[in-house]
This record gives sequence, structure tokens and C-alpha cells, in this order.
Amino acid sequence: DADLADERPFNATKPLEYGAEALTPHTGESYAPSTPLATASTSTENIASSKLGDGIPRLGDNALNSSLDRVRADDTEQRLTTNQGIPVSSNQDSLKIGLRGPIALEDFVMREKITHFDHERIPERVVHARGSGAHGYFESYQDLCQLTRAAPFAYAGKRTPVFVRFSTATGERGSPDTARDVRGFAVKFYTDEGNWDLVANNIPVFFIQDPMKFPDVAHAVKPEPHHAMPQASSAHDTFWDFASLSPEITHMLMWLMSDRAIPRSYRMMQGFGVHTFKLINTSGEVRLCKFHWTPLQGTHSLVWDEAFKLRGLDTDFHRRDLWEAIEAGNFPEYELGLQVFTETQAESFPFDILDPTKLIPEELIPVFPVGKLVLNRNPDNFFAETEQVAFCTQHIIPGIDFTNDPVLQGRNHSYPDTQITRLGGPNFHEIPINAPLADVHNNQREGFHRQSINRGRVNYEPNSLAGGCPFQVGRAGFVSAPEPVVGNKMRGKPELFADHYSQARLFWISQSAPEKAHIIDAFRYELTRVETLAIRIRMVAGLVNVDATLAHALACGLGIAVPPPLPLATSLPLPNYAPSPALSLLSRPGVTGIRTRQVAIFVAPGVDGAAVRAVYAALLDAGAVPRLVGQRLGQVSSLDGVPLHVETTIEVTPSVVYDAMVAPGGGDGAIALGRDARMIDFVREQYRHGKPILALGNGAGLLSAAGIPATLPDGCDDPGIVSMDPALAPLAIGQFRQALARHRTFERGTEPPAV
Ligand code: HDE
Repeated sequence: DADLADERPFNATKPLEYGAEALTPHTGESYAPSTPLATASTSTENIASSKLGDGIPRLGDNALNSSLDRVRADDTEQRLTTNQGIPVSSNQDSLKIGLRGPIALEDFVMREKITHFDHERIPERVVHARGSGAHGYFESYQDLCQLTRAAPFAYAGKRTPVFVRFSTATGERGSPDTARDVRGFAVKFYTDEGNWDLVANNIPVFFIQDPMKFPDVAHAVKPEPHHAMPQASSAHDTFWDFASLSPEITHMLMWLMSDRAIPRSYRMMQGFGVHTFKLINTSGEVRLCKFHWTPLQGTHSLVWDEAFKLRGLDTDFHRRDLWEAIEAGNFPEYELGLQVFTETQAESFPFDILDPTKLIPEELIPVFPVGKLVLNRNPDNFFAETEQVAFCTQHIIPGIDFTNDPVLQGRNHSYPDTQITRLGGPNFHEIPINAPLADVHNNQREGFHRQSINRGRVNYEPNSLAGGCPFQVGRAGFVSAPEPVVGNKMRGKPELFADHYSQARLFWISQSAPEKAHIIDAFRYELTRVETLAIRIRMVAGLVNVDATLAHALACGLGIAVPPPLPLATSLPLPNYAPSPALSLLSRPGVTGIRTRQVAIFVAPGVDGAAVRAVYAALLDAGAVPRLVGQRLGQVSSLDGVPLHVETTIEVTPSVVYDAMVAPGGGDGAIALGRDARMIDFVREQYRHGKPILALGNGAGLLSAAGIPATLPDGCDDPGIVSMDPALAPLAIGQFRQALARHRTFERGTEPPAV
């Protein structure tokens, strides 16, 4: 009863890792020649993954479960062997000539173990090295046959297994999750007509308009080559040097300096296919299309100060968040939406749909939902799945096709090319996480790490010796949309590509006031870190073309005069967009309320136990994740005599890992928290980061000790601070839950911060 944490549905299916059984680990048998060897089956096929809990694969949910079962290894009750299956007598000592003598070269057990270890690393991805993955399924809402013959949309309710990898783009494999950066949102659909990879980002536009520029932008943003600093950050001279000289980047910069680039969670960000694709139906009709993922949990961001602190305090913040949500059964969900339009419509747009630095405003072409992505299973092994998964833009299926977006065309070359080095050869499609669920039959053979054992003498086509198999299927297979192409061979761009500022301005005018303030702050932060004055001035000169207020605020923040604008690259009349409310993060609060929000409840000896239990239960009931946070682990006494178990401490879970906090009040001990400077820092940071705070009874003392103002800077009540008598706990909890659903009170922000 006293251990509230037991009530949380956290890893209920993992008694071996988290339950009472973990207290008495199974030591196993040590093998001695006199003991007969265990006869247990060594096949892994029938051993259910512990991830499945009850051992019953939820097949309807995720067919990939069974396809990967083939290669899952489970060591429970198994003896230790070498890679050749030879039982190992001792894993402690190498083979020596006398106890104090040299190690024998014949010690193949030790040498095999060390050799394997020496080669454990593979090259990390040159971009998007840092990532986290999850399994799940995509479920189609309807039959989309009118639009596309793509298998996942064949009928309402059809489920296609998927593997998703989220990533940052700039940092190395071990870099912090909360860097200011674009996030990758790559989805592999294991469809019945082969694998389809939708390799998307959480920002709908891109840095560049031609693949030729990709190595340049990647080099510029990565750590500078002479001293390999800074890690996972664009706030340095080489990036802004490149940016200030490449006006096509301006629209992307606006997104990158916005709160989009510091999401609260991978579960709370959108995804965009960026390029225009084609949809083809069975009659061969073609339409153009943009892909959008929208999280049902809403789009939410961190604030920069918080993201920055998290870089040090919890580098795995997003990875942990995704993992824990899935383990706890709070499956992240995203809706897939399409913007569908025709060539004729495209010709009327004031931008070129082949230009990946432009988006199609939702007011022009609405997004309609076509299905849902559910992530319901964590990988069993990070390396085997998340690291070895190989996404390639040219993995598409019948019913979908490319357009001539040059960046997409360039990507189609880059992805398989990079996998060949990264995964050691052309057979990376055979690695279990990459293998299609659809059958694979062709005459490709051999190469490094070949797994399949192709039977027979025929490895060519046409053949008669194998009856012409495998045979080509004509229109039943993948058929490209016919498209007449005429033109001179040349290097260049269409004129409309040269409008670099109109959509950057569209983004700016579509943001709410706090979002605009955050964009200015982010530009100021990044450019203040830039050491070369000329780069700062050139960058502000570009932004003058976006918006005068933005440029002026930034120039003030950098202590420079507003420079004359950079010259425009085109003399075409430029479009004047109306604001697009859909571009504000605040326009998508989500539909899941306060589910998975992390709430710290302070406990200290003498705390008001009844209030703590009431808040805990109410939060749990709404799907939030309350945590009893104390100064040390162990038990604390409470006013009503029922002891409480501290779940975690302020030392290991500082303020930034929580979405909200509760100061319950109580006797002397609870009040003494106000004398712990770390507690004061905790409360101040919660306040400064806009987070809801609930104080019951004399818990409010902690707020006054931290100097938290009673009202907002504009004199209005702060809707994010709820302070009441414990007798009114139900009312207070209700208000607190509403504040939590609103996520943040951005109106607290002042420049400079008052708290
Ligand atoms: Fe990528 N990109 N990219 N990219 N990208 C890679 O492929 C590349 C681009 C994106 O979780 C690499 O397997 C070029 C746009 C994601 O494994 C590499 C160009 C978008 C991921 C590569 C682009 C993306 C990558 C590195 C310009 C958003 C991570 C390792 C022509 C729509 C996928 C790898 C994962 C990864 C090249 C442009 C998103 C080197 C040359 C636009 C989400 O092949």
C-alpha cells in the first residue's frame, strides 16, 4: 500500500528484470566434465522473446515479431559456448603455461572472444548517427485504391508491420539527444509487395536544392575539422559561414531556430516526406503527393535553456522517453496524412513543387488522414536492429513513384551507396531487420556475408533450365509513371527556385508571439557563438529579407546596426502568403491529454502522505507518470503515519527531466526542503521553463523561498501555478491537470529572465 510505484504499470511483464525475481538472480550451473550436458533445445525458434511477456506473440499487431523470432537468441538456461558451439569451461582465466607463465597462442577461446570484441564497431552513419528505434504497425483508415495501388492502403483496417528510427542529424553516435537539430523520422514498411522506406524529417523543408550541396552543408554543420568541436551543434562559424552565403537555406533556418528543433519527445513531433512524390493507381493515373506524420500526443517542444541543460544531465533524454513509453504500454501514435494534387494544380502554385526548400501550405492543399502508425514494441537489441537498419529512399513499392526533385534523385544514389560501406557489402538486405517480409527471388548472388543458400545451377535469365524462373511480371510489378522528358543537358535550376525568402516569411508570420521570441533568442544564441563579425552581419542582412522586426531584434541582440538586405536572386514578382496557422506548434495540442507527462512529487520526512497519495492516484488515473522524488532513496515517514518509498532523487533526476512538479507540504521535514539549495534551483527551473507547479498547504513555502512571483509579468494570474489548501485537493488537482494538458506557460518568459 505504501509503495505507490507498484501501482504504475511499468514493466509489469518483466519480472526477471524488475520484479521480486531480480533480487535472487539465477546463477546457472557451472559445467564440470562429470555433469552430463544439458539437453535443452538450442534452437531459438520457439523461445519467445521476453519482450512479449506472456510468450504469446501479438501476431495481429505486428507480423514482424514472428519474422524476427527466427534470429532471436535467448541465453536463459543455456551454457556458455564459443562461436563454434564449443562449451566453455572457464570465462575467467586464459590458458597459461603455469599459473605465472605466458598465455598459450592456442587459447582459441580467449583469442576468439578478443578478436570479436576488436571488431564490434561499424562505421557510424555520416549523418543521423544518433538514433533510437521501435517496432510497430501502420493501419490504413480506408481503401485508397482510387489514388494508389500501394499495398499498405489496400483496405480499411489493413495492418503493415513497420520499423521506425528517429534521429538527430548532426551529432555523433553518442551525442546528446536534445541538440538543436532537425530530427530524422525514418519508417520502413514491410509491405506484402516489398519494403517501402519513407525516410522523413520533422521539418517539411530542407537546407539545399541540389544534392551537390549536401556534403558542403553536412561538413559545415559537423564539428570543425581542425579540432573536432563543437559536438552536435550548429552554433559555430563554419555552419553560419555556409548559411550566410547560401540564401536557399533561409526557410530551413527559420524552422531550425524555432522550437521544432528541440522537441519534447520523439513522440511529440511531426514527420514530413519533404519531397513531392507520385501516387499511381491501378489504371495508371498519377497524382502528386506530400506525406505528413502528425503525433496524436500533440506537438510539444522543450525550451532552449532546458534542452541545453539536458545535453549534460541526461544525454539519452529522447531515447529513454521513447523506450519507457513503449515499455509502459503508452504506445506512441502518429497519423499519416496526404496532400494530394495534380500537375495542373502544381503549375498554378507560386513555387516549384520540385524544390525541397518549399512547402505546400495546408490552406492551399489540405492534409487528409489516411492511416495510423502505432509503435508498440522496443527492439530486443540496439545494434542488430536500430544500428543495422538500412533506410534507402529508393526502396519504394508499386503505387508510389519519385518526382524529379533533384535532392530526392541524389538521395536515391546516396543511401544504398552508404549502406555498402556501413554494413560491409551488398547483402545488407539480408540482415534480419532489413529483410522484406515479401519473398525475394532474383539472380543476384554472392558478395560479403551472403546468407541465403540459392539452390540449383541457374543464376541468370533468360533460362530454360529453371523453366524461366524467377520470371518477370510486367504490369503486375513496379512500373514507373511514364513521363516525357526533353531538355538540354545542363547544370542549373528553374527560376522559381531562386525565391529564397517568401516562405521563410510565411513561416515567421505564422508563429505565435512566444514562438517568435524563441526564434529571435535562438538566432542570437547561435550567432553570439560565431566568432567572425562579418558572418554575423551577413546573416542578419539575409534575414532583413524575411522580416524587418526579426532582423532588428536580432541586430539589437548582437550589438550591431541593421545591415542593408542581401540582394535578391530573382526579379520575378514574389508571392505574398497569408499566415498559415497550421505552421505553429501550438496549433496541434494533441488528443491524449496528460498521458506520459512526468511529474515530480517532492517527499521528505513529515510530508502530507494523504495529499501525496491523492495527487499520485489522480495523475496515474489520467495516464501521467508521477514520481516520488526525495533527497535520498529509502522510506520517509508521513504525517498520517503511512511511510512512503522515495522512487528517485533530485540528484539523479534534476528538474529538466520533469514536465511538472508538486510541493505537497506537511510537517517540519517537508518545510525543511526549502533550505536545500538544490530544491530551490529545482523549483526555479520548473518556473523558468514554463512548467506547471502544484503547491498544497505549506508546500507553497517552497515557492516563496524560490522567489516565484504570484502573477505573470503582465499582471494576470499564472494559469500554470496552482496553490491551495490540502482540503481543496480535488479542485487543485483538477486545475493542475488542466495546466499540465496545456504543457507550458510561455507567458512567464521575460528577457532577461526574472527568476
Ligand atoms: Fe539523408 N542521408 N541525405 N536526408 N537522411 C542519410 O543514409 C543524404 C535528406 C535522412 O535512421 C544517410 O543510411 C543526401 C533529406 C534521415 O538510418 C546518407 C541528401 C532528408 C536519415 C544520407 C540527403 C533526409 C538520413 C546517412 C541530399 C529528409 C537517417 C546514413 C541529397 C527528407 C536514416 C544513411 C536512418 C540518412 C544522404 C537529404 C533524412 C549519407 C546525399 C532531404 C532521416 O545516405
